[in-house]
Amino acid sequence: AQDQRPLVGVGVLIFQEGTTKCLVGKRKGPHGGGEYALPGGHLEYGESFEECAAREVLEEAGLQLASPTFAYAINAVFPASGKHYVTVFCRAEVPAGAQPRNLEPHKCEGWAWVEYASLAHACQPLFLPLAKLLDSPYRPH
Ligand code: 8DG
Ligand code: MG
Ligand code: MG
Repeated sequence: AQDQRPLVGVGVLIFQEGTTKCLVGKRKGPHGGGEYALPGGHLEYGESFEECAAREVLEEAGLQLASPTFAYAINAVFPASGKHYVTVFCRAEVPAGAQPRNLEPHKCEGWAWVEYASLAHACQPLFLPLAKLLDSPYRPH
């Protein structure tokens, strides 16, 4: 139906420079609560993917991204809500010493650095878009 048309979400793979660890947080709230996801949010009117990535990461984790770049895209219908999202994933690196802050504690239990290769085991249950990214052919390294 028309009111079910897809929305665009942007998820951000933030790697600690010189490592293969990325930032993950456990979501709170009705949409994916209790599930592990990358920082991110809705693409706003007129925004580029990279602008959205930088804005959401600053809002949610207080990290400034120098130059996020497009990484991959997936398509997902959430079984619980029936909502259809196209998720655009961007990636960026932050200096090894950069520490995230949990700036939206009502939406996220906290941020942690996790090895990308162990996300599927270490971070269960996964938010559907992240599960799909991990199942995709995309390889960040
Ligand atoms: P916003 O409305 O402030 O922009 O977003 P938010 O408050 O940060 O909400 P969110 O739930 O974190 O993001 C909005 C939607 O974006 C989310 O409900 C589904 C979609 N989304 C994806 N993939 C990803 C992802 O990897 N991470 C996050 N955080 N959201 C994603 O489709
Ligand atoms: Mg968010
Ligand atoms: Mg947000």
